[in-house]
Parts: sequence; C-alpha cells; structure tokens
Amino acid sequence: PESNSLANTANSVRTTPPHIIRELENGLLADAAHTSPKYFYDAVGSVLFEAICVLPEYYPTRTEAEIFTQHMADMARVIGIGGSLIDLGAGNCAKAARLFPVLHPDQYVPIDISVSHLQDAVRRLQQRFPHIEMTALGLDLAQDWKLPVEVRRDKRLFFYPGSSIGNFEPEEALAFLCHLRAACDNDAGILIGVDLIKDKTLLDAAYDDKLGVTAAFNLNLLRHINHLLHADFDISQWQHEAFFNTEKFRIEMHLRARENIHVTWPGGQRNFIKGEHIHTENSYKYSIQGFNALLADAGFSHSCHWTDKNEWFAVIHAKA
Ligand code: AVI
Repeated sequence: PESNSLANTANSVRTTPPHIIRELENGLLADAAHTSPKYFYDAVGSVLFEAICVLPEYYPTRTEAEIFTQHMADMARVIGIGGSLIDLGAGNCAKAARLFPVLHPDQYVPIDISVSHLQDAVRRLQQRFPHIEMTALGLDLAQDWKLPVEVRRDKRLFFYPGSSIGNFEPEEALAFLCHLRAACDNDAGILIGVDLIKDKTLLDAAYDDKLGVTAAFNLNLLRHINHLLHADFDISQWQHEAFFNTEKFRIEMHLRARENIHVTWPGGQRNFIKGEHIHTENSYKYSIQGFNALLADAGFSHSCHWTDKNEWFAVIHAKA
C-alpha cells in the first residue's frame, strides 16, 4: 500500500545495529512481508525453543537423540577418532559432549552467534574433559565466516545437529555446505542432522502443538521486533499459523493479521489488512537421496546415514 513508508530518520533507534534495522524494515515493508528466523531467538524465544524440543508433537530432537544413542559405536567406526570437532551453533554444547567419549576429539571448537553464551558450558566441559583443547568462537553462521588459525586443520569434523540446515533456503543450504567443504582437507567430514519428509499430519502437529508453545515462539518474534525497532506490534492482533507445504517440502510459519492493523516504528509504518500475513520461517524437509545430492553438489562424497525405525530423521556423515 502507498501509505506504507520508510522515512529518513536514521539513528532514531540507537541500540540496534543499522544493518539489523535495515533488514527488519526491508522485510516488513516488502509486498509479502517476511522476517528472518534468526529473530526468534531473544532470551524468551530461546527458552520457548527449549520447551518446543521436549513437546510430544516435536519429534526431531528426541528422534535425533535416539539415533545417536543407538548408532554411536557405528558412527565412531565410520568417522574414526581424534581430530578437531567443530560444533556449528553449539548452544549449551550438550549434543557434542555426548560424542566426546566415543570420538575422542583432540580439539573441540564450539561456535555460536554469541561467544558469551558458550563460556559457562565450555568451562564446565573443560573440567570434565581436561585433555581436550577447547576454543569457543562467536560467529554468525548465516554470514560469511572464516575459522581462525587456532582451529587445527587435521581431521576436522563439522557437527551440525538439530536439522537447522532446514531453516536455510535450499540454495543457501548448498552455499553453506560449499563453505564447509572449502574448510575441509582430505581427511575431514561433516556429521549433520536432517529432518525427513513425512506425513503432513505429523509435520503440521509438530509446528502447531496443542499447548501453544510454538504459537508463543512465533508470536514472541513481534515482541522482539518491538524491542529492536521500537515498533508497536500488538500481539493480540496476530495469529500463529504453521503448515507443511507439500509442493515445496517445507513447513511454513506465518503470523496472520486477525483484523486491519496499523504498525509504526521510528522511521516507518505499515498497514496490514485482515488476513494478510508475515512469513516468519521455512523449515525444509529432505529425502535422504535429495540431501545426498545436495552434499554431492557441494563436493562431499562417501556419505553414510543412520535413521530411526520410522525414518523420520537422519544423521548423515559425508567425507570431503
Ligand atoms: C531450529 N530449527 C531446526 C527449528 C525447526 O524445526 O525448524 C525451529 C522451529 N521452529 C518451530 N519449531 C521449531
């Protein structure tokens, strides 16, 4: 609509970096409004995501954990021991820590967007595993990133659990895998969690749980945007929507306007008509064959996978 505008009031929001303000405004003012899923994860959003992971409907976390429990010894046989374990989006480092007693890494490199989030977890882990050299890194994996020289080159294993790769668009996922491949020498590999295509009813329920935790997670985005942009979104005017798009093989999450809404922030405004939506997340689901093709396109070979009895989720290892 013509009334939606972006006035020239640079610096009106002082605490948020200008590139973030620009990214949010561009998304909110686009004809089909959208935001990046990275804005889900403020303090409340991160706690809500932890709650999602233990919901009965949200099968990925516990299914992936079962696969690791059941196939850990075989994974160690395929991957080998020692080398550098590089944990992409490490969080509390708990998933990687379960690999230490079997993969015996010489070095552990947890990476997360904020290094301060890693510090406590790394301190505790270092006490339990004093012989593993630990180097925590603060990097935004959605941007162009480079490993510093402290990260050893021999036998790197990039660990990317949780099916976070699904939150990239397929071409971004390929670019991300190519980026990893470029950081791999011949003896390197990746170990990645991939959520598989399955029945729509199961997928829809996993992203629209009965308790409304995923709805709260989605709506909390508006609170976070209010904070970042000094905007005036009223959460009660919006409704959570999530469904599996069977043509695009992805869960789509949206926030739908329950009524005509006028939103303002310093320097901008937008009208949303009733029923209009903001597209907040895609979560792509793959077939094993489809993901292997992506890995091959990125230059990986010899892939090997482990799955659960229902074939809902896969852990895939590929060599450089
Ligand atoms: C982090 N990521 C893998 C989750 C997913 O399943 O795509 C984020 C999520 N969104 C809603 N529920 C969980």
